[in-house]
Amino acid sequence: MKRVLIANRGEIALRIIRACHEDGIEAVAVYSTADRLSPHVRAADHAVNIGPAAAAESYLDIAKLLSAAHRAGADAVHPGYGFLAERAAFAEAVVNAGLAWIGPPPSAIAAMGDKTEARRRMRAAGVPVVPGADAPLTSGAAARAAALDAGYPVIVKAAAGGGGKGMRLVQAEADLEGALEAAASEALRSFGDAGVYVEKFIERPRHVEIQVLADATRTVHLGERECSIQRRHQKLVEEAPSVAVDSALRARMGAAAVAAAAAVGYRGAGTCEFLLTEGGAFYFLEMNTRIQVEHPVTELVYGVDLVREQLRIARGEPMTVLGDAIAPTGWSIECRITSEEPAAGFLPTTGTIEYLRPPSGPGVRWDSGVEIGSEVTLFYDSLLAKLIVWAPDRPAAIRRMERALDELVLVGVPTTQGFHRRLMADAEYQAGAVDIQFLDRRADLVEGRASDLDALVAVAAALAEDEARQSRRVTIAAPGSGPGNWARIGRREGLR
Ligand code: MV4
Repeated sequence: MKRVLIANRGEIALRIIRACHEDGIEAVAVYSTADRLSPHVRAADHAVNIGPAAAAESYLDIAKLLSAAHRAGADAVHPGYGFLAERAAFAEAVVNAGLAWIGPPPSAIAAMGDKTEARRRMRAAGVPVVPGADAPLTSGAAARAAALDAGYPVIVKAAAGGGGKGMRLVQAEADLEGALEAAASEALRSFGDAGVYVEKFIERPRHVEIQVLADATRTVHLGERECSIQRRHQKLVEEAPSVAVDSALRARMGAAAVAAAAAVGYRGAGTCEFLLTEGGAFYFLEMNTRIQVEHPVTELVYGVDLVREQLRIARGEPMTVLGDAIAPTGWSIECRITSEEPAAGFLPTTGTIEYLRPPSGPGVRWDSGVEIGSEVTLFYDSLLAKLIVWAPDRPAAIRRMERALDELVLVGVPTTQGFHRRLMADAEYQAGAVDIQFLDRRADLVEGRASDLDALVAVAAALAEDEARQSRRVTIAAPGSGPGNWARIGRREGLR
């Protein structure tokens, strides 16, 4: 493997280019016309224009990517995440073109992409799945029987789905038929497959996922990531480890994830998603057959480089990870800095990045795809950068994230920075009391409006200040304490 084409853009393209360079491999970037000035294009050793801004005509065009690989003399392809990463047909086309595919076998992608097939295979492998149907429903009577068997409330899901599209919650049998029809028509529209099935609805679970890594002879797990802080299936914050997982549960969930991967002949890096209940029961949901956005938190607590392991495994070399035997060290948190307005339901925002000062210092990692001058458009997803911290324990990691968020200056496009600051300062978050519905209950955090308690504190502070004034307390600062004129002027200059 001498030259890897990266079929992606943004921060993950840069992440993969860095891994290639550390491995002594050349990187080939591809770019749409909209991305011609992007950092990933300059960081690569070669770059190929693959078409206009619209992803369907560039990053999603298999023929253009293969022709770019051929023209640039690449001998391998890394898909990153999103775009074509989980299309078995792309993996197959890469292999058929005589190139190394830096990902799992196409058969493993296909098996996990069909959700009812995945459920059947997982059950056979002894992996706990949510009670429910193991095949697409073919009649109303079959659906009623399956729902009754699982127990209401149930959730109707698309067989070809994933990521939450085509799901319907059903509280009682009277609503089942309508939900089946709605889910089937949404599934047909979204996936070209109307197949749906039912599962028991798990109330208020956490979303905990297990990282797996498999080479030709071994399949190991690298512990869990807590991903419950999400809005409409978009993760906002991830952590490793999870406050809800002790070493005994980690061993059981890890063994289930390893069995899941082994059951489909998995190779490379992958992730098994689980729902974890308050009571400690866990159920396999689906497997993501790619490197994930949030992989850095695992890297920081396990001391591994997952992308370099992917490269090794694709070359047929053994992974360097001991796995299973290692325990996580310390705590890592990732905040996704996206071009979205939390107060407007996380509506994507656009603009030019006028100024950017990334955070740095001890325990801080900034994985970004943008720089000063970058244009943020609506053509691609809204992830600008990932701010990741490591510290010896969770309270220290939260404090470090707060410090790093204070350092971050990003001017020109509204982002989720303020939301993350509110979250890190929140008592419930600090207590680790989160589940997948956490943000649905916390409009105050999402929208940044003051809670009743904040309002009370503001009134108390005003009254206290008034009291202090009446006492004619001298408020001139001691020499060298408060911000003097130089500091004030400096700050104002910095904001120009
Ligand atoms: C569920 C569930 C509750 N019970 N299945 C959402 C996306 C897809 N990966 C599966 N999802 C869910 N499946 C049962 N039986 C709740 C969700 C769910 C969810 C899961 C993980 C992370 C965020 C979520 C947000 C809403 C619903």
